[in-house]
Parts: sequence; C-alpha cells; structure tokens
Amino acid sequence: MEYNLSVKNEQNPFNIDVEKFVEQFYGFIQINHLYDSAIHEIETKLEIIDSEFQCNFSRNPIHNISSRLKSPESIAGKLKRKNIPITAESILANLHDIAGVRVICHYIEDIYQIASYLSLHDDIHILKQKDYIKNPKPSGYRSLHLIVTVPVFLSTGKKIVPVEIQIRTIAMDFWASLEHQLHYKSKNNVPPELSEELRILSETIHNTDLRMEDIYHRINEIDPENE
Ligand code: 0O2
Repeated sequence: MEYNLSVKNEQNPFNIDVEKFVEQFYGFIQINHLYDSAIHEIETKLEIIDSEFQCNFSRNPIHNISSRLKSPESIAGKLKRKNIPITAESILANLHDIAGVRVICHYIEDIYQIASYLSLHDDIHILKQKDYIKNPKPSGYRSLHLIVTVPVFLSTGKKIVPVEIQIRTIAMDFWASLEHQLHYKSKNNVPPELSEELRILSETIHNTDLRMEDIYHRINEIDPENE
C-alpha cells in the first residue's frame, strides 16, 4: 500500500515533513551505530588491560565492565537544559557522554592504574578528567570520570568519537547505584537530612575501601608471591 505523507491528510494528521523526518531518523541510526562501535573499541582495550594484568600479576584489577548509550529522553533533556537544538548534528557537536562505559575495580589504586594504562594508547586522547574520588561531589558521589576520544573506522573513513568512562570501586558503585535509585524513586525530593545521611554513608564506604586496600597490601607483605 502506498502512503501519501507529503500533505496533511488521514495518513499524516500531524503534517510531518516526511523528507526531513526520514533524514533525521537515518541520522540518529548512524549516530547510534557510531557510538556503539566506540564503546566496543574501549571495552576491548579494557579487557586487554585486564587480561595482561592477570598474565603479569595473577590478578584482575577489573571486577566488571558495563556500557550504555544515553537514552533519548536523557539526550533531549541535556540539550534542552543547555539550550541547544535537538538534532543529530548538535548531538555530535555538543554531547560527550552519549557513549558511556563503566568500569568497576577492586581497589582504589586499580582505578588510577587502569586510567594510566589507557592513556598510554596512542589512539586514545583524554579530553577531560574529573576526579570525584579526590574531590567527591557534594552528594558524596565518588568516581573517576574520563572523557576520551577513540577512532572508529567506517567505510566512509575514520571518525573520532567521544566516550565517557566512569571508573570506580565495587564499594563506590554500591553507593552510587542505590543513591541514584533513591533519588529517582523520590523524584528528587529527598529531604536534606536524608541527603546528609547518604553523604555520611559515602564517607563510611570510602573508609572501608581504604581499609580493604590496606589489608590487601599487608597480606601481600606477608606473602609477596601474591603481589
Ligand atoms: P545518565 O543516565 O548516566 O546519562 P557535563 O556537562 O557532562 O560536564 P555532567 O553531565 O553533570 O556535566 O557530568 P558529571 O557530573 O561529571 O557526570 C554525570 C554522570 O555521573 C551522571 O550521569 C551519573 O552517571 C554520574 N553522577 C554524577 N553525580 C552523581 C551523583 O550525585 N549520584 C550518582 N548516583 N551519580 C552521579 P547522568 O547524565 O546524570 O545520567
């Protein structure tokens, strides 16, 4: 069946400019593919760092890697907040966190080691680093954020794609996941005293991280074969 969408009629009640719609639609599909490919490139690099660590030191610094493409709602919300038009071109030009990779490490020192190994890759360029471990957010949030660019090779040539990498410990991730869920559930209306309690809990969790790392080193001093 042929649909006539070029004018406002029963098949096109909103009088959509179909040509423009199709162009934008394919634009978004291409963007999706590009960022998804960039995520694969970064994940592969991280997996190689982790397995080399296992070969050399008989332990894995990475507990788990996950990734996500920013949701359309979240993209639209961020562009709106920044007063930027919602188009494929402006997404490419203005947002650096469409592709996100989260790396969960065992110890705090693993976080900095992973970041430093990654920075040695000559096809990776670190655009921005935010250290929310040394400078936690007022909420208590701790994590190391890197905005990096990675090349993706397509049939049309090389594209340089930004990816946000969040690196944190299991303990920091435990806090961030629950805190995010609590804020989401309460639609951001968390009373100040509960926000303060969450911040204090983040300190407690951070102290636990430091003590676990200390125990790890003390055990390795007893049995240096492990380090
Ligand atoms: P989602 O769903 O992950 O996309 P920017 O303009 O990019 O520099 P932005 O986006 O505020 O500024 O960057 P920031 O604060 O460095 O990092 C944003 C991301 O960090 C968030 O993603 C969260 O994943 C995480 N994050 C930051 N602050 C907190 C916090 O207080 N609690 C928790 N649980 N997570 C936090 P988005 O964009 O919010 O969402």
